[in-house]
Order: sequence, then C-alpha cells, then structure tokens
Amino acid sequence: MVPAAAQGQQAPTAAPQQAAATPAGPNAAAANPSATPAATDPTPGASAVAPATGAAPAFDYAKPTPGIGQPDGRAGLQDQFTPVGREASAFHNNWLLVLCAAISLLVLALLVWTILRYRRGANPTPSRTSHNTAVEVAWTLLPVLVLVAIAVPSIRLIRHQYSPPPADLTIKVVGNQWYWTYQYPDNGGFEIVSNMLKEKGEAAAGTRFRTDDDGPRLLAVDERMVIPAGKVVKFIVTSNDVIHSFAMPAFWTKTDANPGILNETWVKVDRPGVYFGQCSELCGARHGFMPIAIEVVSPERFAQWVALKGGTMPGATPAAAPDSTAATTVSPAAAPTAAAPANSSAPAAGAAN
Ligand SMILES: [Cu+2]
Repeated sequence: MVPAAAQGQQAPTAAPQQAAATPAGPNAAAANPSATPAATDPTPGASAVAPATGAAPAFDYAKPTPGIGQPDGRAGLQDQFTPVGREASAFHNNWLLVLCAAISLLVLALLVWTILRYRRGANPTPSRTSHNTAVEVAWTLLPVLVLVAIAVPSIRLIRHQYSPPPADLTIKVVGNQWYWTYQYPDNGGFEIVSNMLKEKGEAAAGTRFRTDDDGPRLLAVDERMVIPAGKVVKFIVTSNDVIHSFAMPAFWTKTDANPGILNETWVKVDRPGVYFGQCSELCGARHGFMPIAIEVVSPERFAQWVALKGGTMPGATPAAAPDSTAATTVSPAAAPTAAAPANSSAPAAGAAN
C-alpha cells in the first residue's frame, strides 16, 4: 500500500496523458452502452448514447461489501471465496502458522534454558561430551517429520490448484500498460476494457470519477469483469506489452501475464459480490493504478449482462434474447456491433496463439 499511496500523489500529473493516450475510454463507452459510465463520458460517441441509456435496462452493478474482497486493515489473509482459497488459507492459518509458532517457541525455550543452566556462574566446569547418539537422531528426525507434515498438505493443495475441473466459462485476461482487457470467447468474443477510476479531484472535468459504490480508492474500475457464481471459470492470462500479474487475493489467484505466453488459472466462486485485486508484477510507472475488479453474479444475471454487452450465451436458444433486448435499447444496440471489429482486431494481433 505504501508504494501505491506514494504513486498516488503523482496521479494528477499523469492523468491527462492517460485520458488522452489510452484507447480504453472510447472503447469502454462503446462496448458498454448500458452502464452508468456512458452517461458521464464526455466523448462524442458516448454522449450520443447517453440519452438512450436512461431508458435502457441498465445492469445494476453491485456495491462492494466492506471487509470482503478488499483489504480492511486486518492482519492476515483476506476471507477466501473459492475452494482452493479456503483450503489454502486453512492450511496457512491452522497448520503452517501453528507449526511455525510451536517451532519458534521450542527453539526459544531451548536457548533460554541453555543460557541460564550452562552459564559460567552456574556451570564452572563445562562438559567434554562431543557426541550423543540419541540427541543427534532426534535433531535429524524431527525436522524431517516437520517437513513431511508440511509437504503432504502442500502437495495436495498444488494438485487441487493445478488440476481444475472442466471449465464452464473461459475468459482471456490481457495485461496492458496500464489497464486490463477481458475477452469472452465463449460469449461471442466481446471485450471489456477496464481502467482504474480516478478520484473526484483527479479525474478530468466532466469525466466519471470514483464513488464508494464503485469500490475503494485505487481499486475501483470503470468496467468490472463479470463472472457467474458457482461456475468453474478458467482465466487464460497473457500480456500485450510487459509482464503484469493477474492477482485476486480473495480467490487465491495470482498468475503472471507474460507477452507471448498463455498462463492459466481458474476460480469457482459461490458468493455473489464484488472482489478487488491489483496487478502484482512491477510493470512500469502506473503499475499501482491498474486494479482488477471482478463482480460475481447469478448465472441469470450473467446472461443478462452478456446480452447487454452484445454477446451471446453458448448452447441455449438465446439468439433471440439479445436481439429483443437490443431492439428496445435502440442506439446502444448499434454501438457494440460498431465497436466489435475495432475491439476484436487489436487483441487478435496481440494474441499469443
Ligand atoms: Cu501491470
């Protein structure tokens, strides 16, 4: 938090560059006709869309819950909301920490006892003993047993982490200097561009700034990734420029985003809500300003969100559903389709496959 806060002071100077240079603003507005950002976005395209968004069935993004999916000043790990996360945090809190504390106390007690019992005043003629078989066996065997006691649950955890169940949904996560894009290949291939929201005083006049409904400072974004609850979601993680890291502490997920390489991780989150993470690989000047926000919603609401983004649900009959939605939203319906070629061409060029 210290580096992020320190960089936060530079944010006002960097703000105009970012607003002018990154394509994310227009893309986000075009790909997202229904959400609130469009209403406050000053770009011409967005303002044309704005009047219709009021009437459109806008997607109600959830408010974050303090203490869940974000840091809240507590020491220790965040509460976990994936099976792997619960297993890992239990392993850490109930086993590793206990073991560490017990070993530390044992060593400290031996040290104190030796210092007091065998000091020169209490023990003027020291023992000449140089070998003691029983003690030597004990101090070899005990550490081995400790390592085994750590290795067994640890390897089990790694197995659970890296042998995911079949994915219900795949999302391609792409790191960019300094924002994230999320592609939904299972849902028609639409793309979300996710930028950090600036504070009220830092955002350019007329642009959207962060409110508490968006999330905490330095963590709230203009476009959240949305995933369905209770489903296995596979993340294919890569980068367009330098090494980033896609990290979500409440899901026990941290995966490097390397240019030219596809890394893979997965989550299964049962609790709907909003969760925050950050890029966790030093990636440049604005490394501290590319947070990750994931909103977990019911599968029904996920389908609704996909339709509003101009995407489709795989398998089912929903070809008609997005169309009927689009028909009622009038001008927003044109925006996603118009933006689609522009959006899809850039990631295709940067794709690592
Ligand atoms: Cu980064």
